[in-house]
Amino acid sequence: MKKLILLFLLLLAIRVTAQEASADAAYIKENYSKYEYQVPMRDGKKLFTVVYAPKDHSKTYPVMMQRTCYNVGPYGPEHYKTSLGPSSLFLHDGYIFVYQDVRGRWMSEGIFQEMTPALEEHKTSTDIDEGTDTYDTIDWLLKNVSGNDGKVGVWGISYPGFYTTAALLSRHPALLAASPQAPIANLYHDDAFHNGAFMLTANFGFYPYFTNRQDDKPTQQAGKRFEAGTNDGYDFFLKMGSLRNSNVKYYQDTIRLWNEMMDHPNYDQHWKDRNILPHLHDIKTATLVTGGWYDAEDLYGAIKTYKVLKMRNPNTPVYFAMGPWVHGGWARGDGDHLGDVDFGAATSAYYREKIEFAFFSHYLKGTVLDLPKVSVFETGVNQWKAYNQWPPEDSKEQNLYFLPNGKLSFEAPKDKGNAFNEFVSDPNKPVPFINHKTMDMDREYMTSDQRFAAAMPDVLTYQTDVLTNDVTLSGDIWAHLSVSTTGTDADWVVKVIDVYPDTAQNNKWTGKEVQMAGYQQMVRSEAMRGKFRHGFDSPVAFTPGKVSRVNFELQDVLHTFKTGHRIMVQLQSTWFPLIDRNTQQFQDIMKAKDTDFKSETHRVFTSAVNPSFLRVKVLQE
Ligand code: PG9
Repeated sequence: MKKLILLFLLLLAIRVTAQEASADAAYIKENYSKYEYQVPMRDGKKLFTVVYAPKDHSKTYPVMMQRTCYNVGPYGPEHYKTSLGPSSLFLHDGYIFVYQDVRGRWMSEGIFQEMTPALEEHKTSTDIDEGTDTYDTIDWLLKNVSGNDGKVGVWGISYPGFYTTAALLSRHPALLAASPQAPIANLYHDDAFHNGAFMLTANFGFYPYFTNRQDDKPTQQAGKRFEAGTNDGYDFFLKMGSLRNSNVKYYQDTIRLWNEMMDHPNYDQHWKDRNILPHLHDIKTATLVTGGWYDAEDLYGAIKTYKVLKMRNPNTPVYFAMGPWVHGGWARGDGDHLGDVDFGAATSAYYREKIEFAFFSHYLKGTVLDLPKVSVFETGVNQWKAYNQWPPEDSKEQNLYFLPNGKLSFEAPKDKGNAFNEFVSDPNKPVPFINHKTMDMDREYMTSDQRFAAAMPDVLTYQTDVLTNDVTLSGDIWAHLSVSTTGTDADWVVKVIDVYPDTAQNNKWTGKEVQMAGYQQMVRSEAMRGKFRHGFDSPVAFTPGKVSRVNFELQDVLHTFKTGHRIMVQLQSTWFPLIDRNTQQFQDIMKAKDTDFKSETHRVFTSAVNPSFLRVKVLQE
């Protein structure tokens, strides 16, 4: 019976959403006029720009703009978008909505570059970047689009989030409000690699579809999706073998952007040019940075963009909103769960109205704003928290130590010997990143049950005793490992897990085969390619058998491990096919032969002399 009710509610929700969407589509047709322009940039290239302006000419309106590499269609003056703006709240409140194909994409002229490198100086008309393209666009719009009130807002998610951050670099005086959401900040650390490990399944299928054009000729022709012919990514990528086979077997060196990943495994100038963070200075535009704690793509970008903007522009209003969302989860649906995990409220709807809409209405229309600088959702206890800064000032740094008997403790190890745990890491039998078949980077991996991995011989598990009080981690987490390997390179994957008590009850989202009793919910996870332990631009081999320190950052959290729960850490050296396999030999893995992938024995030390621990920030409220 319960299933029937759930199915009915689900269908009702889908129907309501579909109804809202078709109501918005009708409202747009009735109340907005569409115009298409080729806007000239200072170097002469023209960018395809679509304007939806209210038909009511009795007043003027601010501009809300999105610049995107994902097309501004449907193209043609008679074909209208079915939604406008960050949410339908904007649609009904009245704005001039502008969408632009960025340089080199779809119907705009020019040659596309990934994350166009920002220039610090623009001496000639050919010194262009996304900041100058935004400046030229805003200038043109205010002069040529009637009914605007001279105020401009920009927003975008993911790549459009990057273009929003880049819009800040225009430093155009009319740009009064911007919201970079899950913005790519540094492509190497966001979507391409995680601490040097290549994000295989996320990127392999993305680039063929993304590459609908590699020249200066505008087109409306979409790219082709890669057809793997299976939903079993683990098997598909294992059979593909070395990453060099991606071209040998499938792409034949036809995809420039894919090859830029293959040709630049280290953090070299190619990637340093695609890091916008050093340019975020002298920003005057009020900014709302938004991200999701469970964003598998640009969690790094959201957190770092906020921290750098705040630090380098102390007199500029910079707001931060982080919820229990996947990539872009705040822009759609209710945000009330992820996989089996229940968040207890419609967090996305709350964000869209009370945070995002309130922010832009204030800065573009002068409405009252009662918004804390930091609005973050505390997972584990499912409550919104407001702070003046992030991380909260009353967070205290503490170490969570891996101890010899599989314990995890805030107490330092007393062992004076050379205690360690060891496991055989075989890249030809890698640990799966998720417990079902998929060809994608299934987004629920970031909160999924890790009991399947705990049972594996090549996964080390450390956990606290049952907690007798709540423990809230608030801020970044750093892994400090003392390790050795019989090889000359190794990946180290650390997963921070909330272990539910055996009394935990199922919730309405719990999967049919799942018991929440004893659930091992992933809270935060990250990989580190060990050869980059001295710097991502300077790989260094391990000396077989020698103890080395490997320290790396896991992105921020705000999570409470409740009384009766345990804190668990799992450690492994493969995480497939989320990240590519390490041959465990010091070499350019992108060019490895299939026979280079060798089984090696790794050790994680847990003694006073060679401790391994997580440096965490514990909230002291
Ligand atoms: N984060 C996505 C992406 C960016 C760049 C490369 C690959 C993926 C995106 O949604 O834009």
